[in-house]
Parts: sequence; structure tokens; C-alpha cells
Amino acid sequence: MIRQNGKGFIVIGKQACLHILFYGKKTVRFAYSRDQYLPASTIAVIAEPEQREAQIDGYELQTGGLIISVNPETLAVEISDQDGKIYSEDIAVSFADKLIRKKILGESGIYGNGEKYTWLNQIGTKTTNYCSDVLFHNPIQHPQEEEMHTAIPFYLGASPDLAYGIYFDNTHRTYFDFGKSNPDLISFQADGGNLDYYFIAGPQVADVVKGYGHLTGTAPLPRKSVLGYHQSRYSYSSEEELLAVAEDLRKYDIPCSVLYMDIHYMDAYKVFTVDRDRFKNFESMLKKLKDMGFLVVVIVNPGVKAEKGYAVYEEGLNNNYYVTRPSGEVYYGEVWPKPAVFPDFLRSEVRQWWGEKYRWLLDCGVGGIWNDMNEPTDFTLEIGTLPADAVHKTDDGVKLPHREVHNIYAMLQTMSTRTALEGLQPDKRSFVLTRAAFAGSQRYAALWTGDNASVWEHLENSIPMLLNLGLSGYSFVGADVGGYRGDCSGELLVRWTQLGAFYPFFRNHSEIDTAPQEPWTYPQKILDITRKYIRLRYRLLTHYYNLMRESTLTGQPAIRPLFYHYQDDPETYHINDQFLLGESLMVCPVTRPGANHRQVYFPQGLWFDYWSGEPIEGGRYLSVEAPLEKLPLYVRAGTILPHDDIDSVDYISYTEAKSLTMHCYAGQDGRYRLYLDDGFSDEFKHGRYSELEFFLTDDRNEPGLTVKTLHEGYAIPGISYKYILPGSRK
Ligand code: MIG
Repeated sequence: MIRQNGKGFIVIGKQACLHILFYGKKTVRFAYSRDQYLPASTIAVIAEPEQREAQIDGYELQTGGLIISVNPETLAVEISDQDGKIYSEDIAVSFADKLIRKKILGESGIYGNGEKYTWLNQIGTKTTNYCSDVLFHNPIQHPQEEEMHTAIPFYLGASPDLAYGIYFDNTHRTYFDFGKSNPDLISFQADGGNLDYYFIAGPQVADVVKGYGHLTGTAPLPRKSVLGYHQSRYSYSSEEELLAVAEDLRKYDIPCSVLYMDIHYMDAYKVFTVDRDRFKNFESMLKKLKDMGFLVVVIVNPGVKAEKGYAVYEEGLNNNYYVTRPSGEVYYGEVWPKPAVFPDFLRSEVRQWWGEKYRWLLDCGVGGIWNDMNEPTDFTLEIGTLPADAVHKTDDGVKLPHREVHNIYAMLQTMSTRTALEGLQPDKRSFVLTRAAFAGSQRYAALWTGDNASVWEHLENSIPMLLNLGLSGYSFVGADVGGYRGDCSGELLVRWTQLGAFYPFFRNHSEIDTAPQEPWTYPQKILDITRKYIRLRYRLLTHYYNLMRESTLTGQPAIRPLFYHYQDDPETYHINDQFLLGESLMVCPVTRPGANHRQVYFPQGLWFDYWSGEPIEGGRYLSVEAPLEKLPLYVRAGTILPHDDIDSVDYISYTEAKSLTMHCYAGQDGRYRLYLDDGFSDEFKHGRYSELEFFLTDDRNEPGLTVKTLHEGYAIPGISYKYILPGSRK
């Protein structure tokens, strides 16, 4: 019998109990336990279970349009809707092995899993999640089997008539197999912990993504400026060098909002110190950069140099803040500063201590924090991280082995960072960047995909990698533009900047001892084209900001695979090299050297060439021209796309474009909700924002527009309109 139990339901089996709880109408948690107590959720889950009315008939439960039936012997579950459509069917459940096997139901695609070096559609592959510092993931390896920097045990299954998501709430190393070992089966399993997962029913892909956002949270609204261009390098290692970069950006008229200080700014790689030989006037340099409009982000890694007399190290030691060996002695590993210890971020006391350290950096004028190496990386062992039996402690003093904490270590660190920054500058929005992440990390930090290389394969693969991250709740993501490792050719830089201009997180970064990768270090033609696309990003900044606000509100990613909006169209399920920005702008990067045209798939409907305004009937592949200076871009008919008029502004930081032009592409049902605020403070929470709604009222020949003010609490800029009709050229 399924019985009511607290807010949810329970089935008591012979070997285990199954708890069924609802977190929204179509999000159902299935938690197995040995006794009748509900296992605790991990830190990923922030939603609360909801009491739901259900009809129970023996081992079948009906509510919210879903029918759940449980096998009393095995506790296997089947989920269907009232029309008999099966969403999920267990083949085997092993409580002891923390394993579930489900039948493949004819999904056209399986996606998600956070950051993976794989193609978009992961059917026929398997993967493991254990946060890892991967260097130069090699295109020739079996990439889909690699552990990457993130561990996000979530996948999304989709086909034209259904979509669902499964989030496996387990912090241990997890294994997913999507029909690789057996083409009829999907399985997931963990090395330890609970057998506890959430099923999110669609039927639309967006419903699943929103459901996952409700469960694990969304990113806070970013500053508008951090959606601009970021310039970085490992490292701008002196005051003169960093200031010269800032000046060059202005001199070459490249808009840029954020600059980075990588590990060389520290004294002997000691966190929360500055090398005063290289940065004599650290504070006044930061002031100068701030006055020029830049936000300066500094790197802060978890490894603390073990050095007698170094205050941070000693404080932590005296307070027992570090991860230990099973014997209770502090664990010493090695990172940049050589011998290093690792703060045990599992404890709130440690997170607070660490967070307090940022006060000094902010007082110096630092604008944001970059948490790198937080898998965490440890050079001493072959495994590249802390030993699995290293010891963490909870707030209650319970010891947990590293193998259980490993995947959330970075999340706990970024939690410490963000909480601290928000406390220290409550009137401003904080910027935190991370490399490693767990489910829910989107609440604390933007993410970049670590050490890629200046090779075409990594440009190409960044597209499915970032799209899969987006489907996994992570909207604010990007890959190093131009590639980190190795020298980037001019052609590669152009193609990567064209693509990067559409990454949510848009940063050019490169490794020490590689050729300079700033756009102005290339020949004039390369510089001119990269500038054009960086400027395009700023022209679309208000639009991007609106999409990121949508991510904040609903969990939907800014960049989306084609099937996200064309779920009916099986052709879209495998498209790796095109994507949508929001619903309506289709980006088709060139991913191969020497190419001057490419194949583009146009989904059903009318499209417009962004550059020429030429109409294109969809439902087919077309070969389109793409000389070096052109990124193929298309807009769906019935789209309203705001453009910042930036011609008189060379950077976006505290100032922004004074006026907007709404580009209106003729077509049915065009609609746009424009959100405006100061872009950096929390005033919007007190009503200091404006929201307008635009409707295209045209048929294809006679455009017209209506505008409704939904809220007026912030200055509305001048708005002009530009119509693009099938018969006209732009
Ligand atoms: O092992 O801080 O991914 O972006 O420049 C190298 C130096 C350590 C790895 C990061 C990279 C950063 C680099 N870091």
C-alpha cells in the first residue's frame, strides 16, 4: 500500500522504504531508505516539499495529471500521464548498490550532466561525475567518459511528445549510462550516499528546465557590466602591465568591462596577500582602473600556503579549520604555493572565516572574485585531488570522508565567497566566478569551463558543452575565448570571438608562456573584426541582460539548443553547431579553419538574415556564405530585438547607452518584455526598475507596434524603431 506519510507518501517494502514527495505539480522525489525516516537532501535542493491531494489505489497514486505506480516487491516505479503516455519505467532498483536502471523509452535525445566534453546529444554514451582539474582535454580521447570540473548529476530526456528530467541527489561520485552498455537501458549509480532522486515531468523541455530551477535555485541577477567583454591572461603580472592592457583596450576602442588578476598578484601565491614588488600601488591602481570603468577580478584559490608566520595559515591551524587525515592530523597537499592546506568549507564557521578575508580585498578596490582550483586540485597524488578518506566535519562535528564532500567542495567555497561579498557590499551585486561546481552552484557563481586549448575542436565543442550546462540549470557560463593552452591564430581568434560574443560569460583568457591573445596584438584585419563582434555584444547587452533576468526568475538558460524551441522537429536533436540566444536569434558559428561558408539548418517558419534583412523560408538546410568577417546570424519572423545605441560609448560599466532601437522583424505574435534598472545595485528590489511590453501587431506587410508600461521605477531611455519586412532589405 502507498500510505500518506507527513507531507508525502511512503511504501514500506521488504528491504527498503520508498518515500514519494512532491516539489511542485510535476516534480516528484523518490527517496529510498532502510527505515521509515526520510533521508536528508543535499545542499543542492532548496525547494520544499508540498502537500498534495492524491488518489491512492493500492500501489498506484494519481495526482496533478501523473500516475505513479510502485512494484511492492522491488519498489520499482512507473510514471505515466492520464493518456497512458509512459514517462519513466524502472527495470531495476538496488538500494544496496545505489543503482537505478530505467528503460529507454525512445527518447530522441538525452542532455545535461553539466560540463561534459561530448556532443550535445548523449544517447549511447556514459559518464562519471567527480570534479576534476582536467588539463587540455584531448579530442582524441574518449571524451564522454571523462570526469570534468563539474559534477551535476542531472539529465534531461526529450522527444517530440515528451520531456522529463532526473536529478540524482547524491554528492558521491556518480555514474550515468545512457544506453551505452545496453541500448535499452539508462542507469545511474553512486559510490555511496542515498538512493534519492527527483523526477521532473514536462511535457515541454522548458517545463523541465524550469522545474529543475525551482528545485536547485537560479543565479542572482548579475551586474549588467559583467555581461560585457572580459579580458584576462595568466598573468597580467605587474601594475604597469595591467594598466597598459586597460589603456590599450581604450586606445584600440575595444569595449571591455572586466579585467583579471591571476595568481602572480599574490605574494608567493599566498591567498589574501599582494606582491608589493609587482603591484606597488595596488590600491591606487585599482582606483584608477575603476575610474576608467573597469571591474577588476582577482583569483583566490582554496589552497593555503603552509608557511610558519603566514597569518591566514596560522589562524586556520589554531582553529582546526583544515581538512585532516583520518588520524586527525592536518592534511598537507601541494598547489601553487607548494605545501598547502585546504579549508574545510563544510563548516559554516570556516566559510565565515574565509569570507571575512575578502573584506580587505574589497577595501583595496577589488570588484569580483575568481575561485579557481576548487575541485580541489592537489598536485601530490596521482588522482589530482584530496585522498578519498581525508576528513571533513559538519557543523555538528560529524566526520565525513572527502569522497562524500568532494563534489560539493567548490560549491561550499563559492557559497562562502558570495555570502561574504553580499554581506560586505549589500548595496551592490557581486561577481563570483568558479571552475568546479555541483548542482545548485548556479546560485553562487558564474562558471567557465577551465583549461581548453587554442584548437578548433575546442571552439566547436564549447557549443554543446555550454548548451548542456544551460540545460543543467547553469545559465551564466562561458569557455575561454581564443583557447587557454597554446597559441591562437588570428583566424581562430576571430571565429572564437564571433562565437564568444554570444557566450553568456564572454572572456578572452590565455595561459602563461603562450603568444599574446589580446585582439590588438594581431594584424589590423583581425583586430577590426574582433572589435566589431565585441561591439555587437554591447549592442545586444540590454537584450542579454533581459535574458539573464529571465534565468534568474525561471532558470531558463540564455543560450539554448534548437530542440528547446523546436521540440517537434527531430532534425534539431543533434545540432551541435547552432544555437538560439533566447527564443529568436539563431547563432551559427564557423567552427572549422579556412571555411568561407557553412551549412545552416533553418527550422520551420520564416527567418531573416540578421545582416542583410533577407527573408529565408525555413524547414531546410541551406549553405550560407561566411567569409571571415561574417558570423551567420538569423532572426525568427515576429521578433523584437532591442539594440543599445552604443556608438558614443566605448565601455559599459556605470554608464550605459542612452537610447535603444527596437529591431522589429515582421511576423505574427511578436512580443518583448523589456526590463531596465541601474544594472548594478539592489535598488530594483525596492521597485527601482521599469518594465515595458511591446507587441508587434503587423501582418507581414504592415507593421505596427503597441507598447504597454508594466512598471515605471527607473528612467526609460529614448526608444526608436526599425522595421524589417520580407520585402525590404535592412
Ligand atoms: O593550473 O591560475 O584554469 O584559468 O589561469 C593552472 C592559473 C591554474 C588554472 C585555471 C586558469 C588559470 C591558471 N589556473
